[in-house]
Amino acid sequence: MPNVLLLGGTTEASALARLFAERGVAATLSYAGRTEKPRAQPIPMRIGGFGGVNGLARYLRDERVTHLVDATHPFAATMSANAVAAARAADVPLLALTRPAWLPAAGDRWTHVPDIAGAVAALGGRPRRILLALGRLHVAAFAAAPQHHYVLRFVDAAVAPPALPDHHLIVDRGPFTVEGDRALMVGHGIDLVVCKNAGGTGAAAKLAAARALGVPVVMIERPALPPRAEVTDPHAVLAWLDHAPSPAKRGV
Ligand code: 3Y8
Ligand code: NAP
Repeated sequence: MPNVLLLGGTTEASALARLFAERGVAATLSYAGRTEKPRAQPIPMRIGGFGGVNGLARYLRDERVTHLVDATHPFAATMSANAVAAARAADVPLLALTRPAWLPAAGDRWTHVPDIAGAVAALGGRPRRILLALGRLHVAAFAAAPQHHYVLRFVDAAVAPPALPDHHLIVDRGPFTVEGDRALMVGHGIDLVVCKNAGGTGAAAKLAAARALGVPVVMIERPALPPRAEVTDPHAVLAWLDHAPSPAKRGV
C-alpha cells in the first residue's frame, strides 16, 4: 500500500489531496508554514521545514514513505531541489506535479525578465503605478525603485510595514478572479503588473485583466530546477502510484 508524502502549497496540490481522500490513498500534505492559516485539507497535514536534504531523507525513512510527490510552486526551487536529492538518498520514487508556464497570447504586452533583480531593472525611471503581485517574500528588492506607487498583495497582514515609501497593501489570498483583478487595476490606476510565471489557474486572473486593459506585464521567468519526472495532471499521479516501484515492492 502506498504511503505518499505530498509537498503542497499550490492549487494542483490541493486538487491531488482531494483525489487521494476520495480514493483512500494514504498521504500526508506538507506545508512550509509560510502562512498563518493554510487551507484545510481532506488528508493529514504537516507544517514546517524538514531541515534540508538530510532532514527530508530522514523523514522519508522514519515515516516509511513509499512515494514522494513534489507539487510545490515552480518558484519553490530550494524545496524542489531538496526533494530530488532526498528522494535519491532515501531510494524513494519522486514525481513532480507541476503546471506549464504561461505563454503570451494576442494582445499581451509582456517583458520577460530572468529574476527579481531583472524585474526591478525593467521598471524604468518614470514613476509608475505598479501591481506587485509577488507576495511578501520579495518586496524588499523594489526599495531600489522608490519613485513608483506599488499596490502589494499579501496572503497575511504584514508584520512590519513594507520598505516601500509609496505603497498600498491588500491582504487577500487567491485563487483570484478576472473581474476582481480588473476592478483592482482600474481602481488603483495600475499601469504595470509585475508577476512570476507561476502557471496554473490560481494566479492567472491578473494576466487576463491586464490584457483586457492593455496594461503591460513584467513576467519573471522560472528558476532552473534539477531534472525529475514531471506530470501536469493530478490523475497522472494516481497512475504513477500503481506502477512506480516503491521500496516495499523492491523487497528492501
Ligand atoms: C503557504 C497555502 C490552494 C493553493 C492556492 C497557486 C495559486 C492561490 C496565487 C497574486 C499572486 C504568490 C503567492 C500566490 C498564489 C495560489 C495557491 C497561490 C501568488 C498559498 C499557501 C501558501 C502560500 C505561500 C505564498 C508565498 C507567495 C506565494 C502569494 C495556504 C496561499 C505571490 C505566488 O506572505 C507570504 O509569505 C507568502 C508567500 C510563498 C510568494 C512569495 O514569494 O511571497 N505563495 N500561498 C504554503 C506553505 O506554507 O507551504 O496558505 O493555503 C497557496 C497559494 N497561493 O491550495 O488553493 O496554486 O499558485 N501565492 C505567485 O504565484 O506569484 C499570489 O497576488 O496575484
Ligand atoms: P523554497 O524557497 O523552495 O523552500 C525554502 C525552504 O522552505 C525549504 O528548504 C524547506 O525547508 C521549506 N519548505 C518549502 N516548501 C515546503 C513544503 N511544502 N513543506 C515543508 N517545507 C517546505 O519555498 P518557497 O518558495 O518559500 O515556498 C514555500 C511554500 O509556499 C511551498 O509550499 C510552495 O509550494 C508555496 N508557494 C510558493 C510560491 C512562490 O512563489 N514561491 C507560490 C505559491 C505557493 P527545509 O530545508 O527546512 O526542509
